[in-house]
Amino acid sequence: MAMAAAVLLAVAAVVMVEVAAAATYTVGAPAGLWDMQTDYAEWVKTKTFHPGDNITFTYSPELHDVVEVTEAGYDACSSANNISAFRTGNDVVALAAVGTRYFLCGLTGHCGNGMKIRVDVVAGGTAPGPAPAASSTTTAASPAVSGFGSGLLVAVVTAAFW
Ligand SMILES: [Cu+2]
Repeated sequence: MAMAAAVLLAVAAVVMVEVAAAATYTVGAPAGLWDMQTDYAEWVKTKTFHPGDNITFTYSPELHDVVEVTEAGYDACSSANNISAFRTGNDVVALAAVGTRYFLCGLTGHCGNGMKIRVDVVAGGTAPGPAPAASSTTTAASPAVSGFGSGLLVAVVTAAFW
């Protein structure tokens, strides 16, 4: 009975760590949002993105949109070969894997006026997922899932020794 309780406590602790490890960042906040005033190169300098984190683009869908592009698309401000597009005005993008992601506003002239952002996702200290190729999608499984699995195994093994 005591062992069962210990396992439950250990599992609860693992879950709390995993939840705390993932962060959601609103692009441009708090000084701005997804707009034509924010300096996104400066904004990303204040953040460190890890697999499992999310970024949210908040804007008026009549004024802007969000297009995920390749590095070449980012450099050229072209969404011709876009990876994905978002236009709800409250778009949550999962940063599932280590790698660099590129986003811009697809409306004419907006990217050229600075409405583009490069997000570097680096391995984290608590939940380092595997680092697949940069061609990750927003639907890829979160590394937090596998992290939880191994954490659970450790918890059970630890409890068995008590
Ligand atoms: Cu725009």
